[in-house]
Amino acid sequence: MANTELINKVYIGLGANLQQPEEQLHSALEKINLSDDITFCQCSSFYQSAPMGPQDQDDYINAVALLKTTLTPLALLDFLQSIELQQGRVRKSERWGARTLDLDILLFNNEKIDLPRLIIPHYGIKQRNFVLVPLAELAPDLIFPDGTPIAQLISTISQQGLKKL
Ligand code: A4P
Ligand code: MG
Repeated sequence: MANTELINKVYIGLGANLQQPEEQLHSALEKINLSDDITFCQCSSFYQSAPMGPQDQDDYINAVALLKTTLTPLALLDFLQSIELQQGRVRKSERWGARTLDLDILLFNNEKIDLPRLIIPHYGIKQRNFVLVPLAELAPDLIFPDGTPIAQLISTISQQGLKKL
């Protein structure tokens, strides 16, 4: 029988604004679902969101998914980055520029992780409506590792530029 203590509960953020973004998200979720090490549990609605950062780029499609995995945080990051690369992600020096697919690990259990390659909770999680709103759809009662309830953030964040599809 599987040792349930080894199963980690993870929320990931998905974002894309190039080359049929909705298809990019569907395709990434399919690849995740095929992994033997990950159980896909749930995905939020897809949201269209105005770009954060340079404004001369298309709107994004964003969503949040809940996964269960036996992978360590770094092994999960490797796997998600391999999906980004398979789907044509080119890392450019411009910050917050357009991309075919961005997969961020938002939360890993209730852990705080601070490694050169991986910071969890993801640094933008509390400020970005395109992360908070889909996350709250899946987990309205969530409490962040620092004790902040998501409901408190949702009650004050602007939902300007965000449209549920
Ligand atoms: N990294 C550290 N912590 C994490 C984590 N929790 N999850 C490291 C994933 N990666 C993490 O990421 C750079 C490095 O961050 C990785 O190599 C990993 O080791 P990246 O994906 O190559 O770079 P990036 O995504 O361009 O940089 P950054 O600053 O993370 O960008 P963001 O914050 O992801 O923002 N507007 C809308 N509306 N919707 C969006 O989704 N996304 C961005 C990108 C800009 N504007 C957007 C959106
Ligand atoms: Mg990223």
